[in-house]
Amino acid sequence: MDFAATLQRHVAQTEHGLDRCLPPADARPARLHTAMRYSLISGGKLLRPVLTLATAEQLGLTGDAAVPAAVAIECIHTYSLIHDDLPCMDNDDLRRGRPTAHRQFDEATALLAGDALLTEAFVILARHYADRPRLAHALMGELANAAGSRRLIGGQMEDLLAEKRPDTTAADLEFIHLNKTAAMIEVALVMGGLCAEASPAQIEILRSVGHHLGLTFQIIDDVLDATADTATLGKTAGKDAKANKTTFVKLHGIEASRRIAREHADAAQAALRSLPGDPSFLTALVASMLARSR
Ligand code: GRG
Repeated sequence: MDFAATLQRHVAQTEHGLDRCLPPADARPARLHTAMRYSLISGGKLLRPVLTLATAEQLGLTGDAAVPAAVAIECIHTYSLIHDDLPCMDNDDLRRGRPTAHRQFDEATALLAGDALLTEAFVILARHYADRPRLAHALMGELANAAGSRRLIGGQMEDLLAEKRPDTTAADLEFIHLNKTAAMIEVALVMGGLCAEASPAQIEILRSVGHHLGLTFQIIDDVLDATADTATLGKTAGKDAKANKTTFVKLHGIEASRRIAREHADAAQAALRSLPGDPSFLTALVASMLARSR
């Protein structure tokens, strides 16, 4: 398996899908559709769609049947970043190495572009899986649940509340990460599995991969915030320490955080190896999450 070539193939398939599934920039109102595309097609790592496509492939799916599911996940992820960057939340100027949506356009346009990407995700699923209603139903249910008030939005709410409290515990932090970060990673794997007609037992294994990979990803995110610079990250570095935020690094230090991330990565890889198919791409992707620099 050539890791770089396989990654590039999944990225290219996603980029093509994003362009094909989204309304054109000049659809009325052009300002809104331009803003949606500005944030969505903007040099993100495309981790979640790549996870969907690679999971479907490991489980035997060939062709591009999982691409709309992968695109829908990236729409929701991007909406969450646009809203997270708004002045009422993280108030950030830089995202993916470019001005955030509200800096490039204005606050109202950014808010609406986020709303529209969230909604569009479900339009894409309804349209592209219309001939497989059971699959469409399962995909929509999983995505809505992962993006909803008990998971992504709930995690974000607790994160905002935690910023105002000095006594955030390790258990609080785990709740935040499992929902704000791991939920979307988990659903990316699960939706790939659903597209490939995985069994219920295999879907549960994919959830466990998402749990461990989500924590790996977030712990490394905390380490990078503490150790990398803004130019490398493409977003503002050092924000956690400046805000005196409770993070893995604050609770455990950098070395122990890296060790905990490695343990979660090992668990994710073991779960991937217990699934049918060739796990070499996904296990290498997990390893690259540990070594990532942005
Ligand atoms: C506004 C509902 C709502 C949720 C916001 C995404 C998010 C929740 C907050 C962003 C802040 C943050 C550090 C989240 C956890 C890690 C994360 C999701 C990082 C961004 O994902 P990457 O690194 O970004 O995959 P790219 O740009 O590569 O897609």
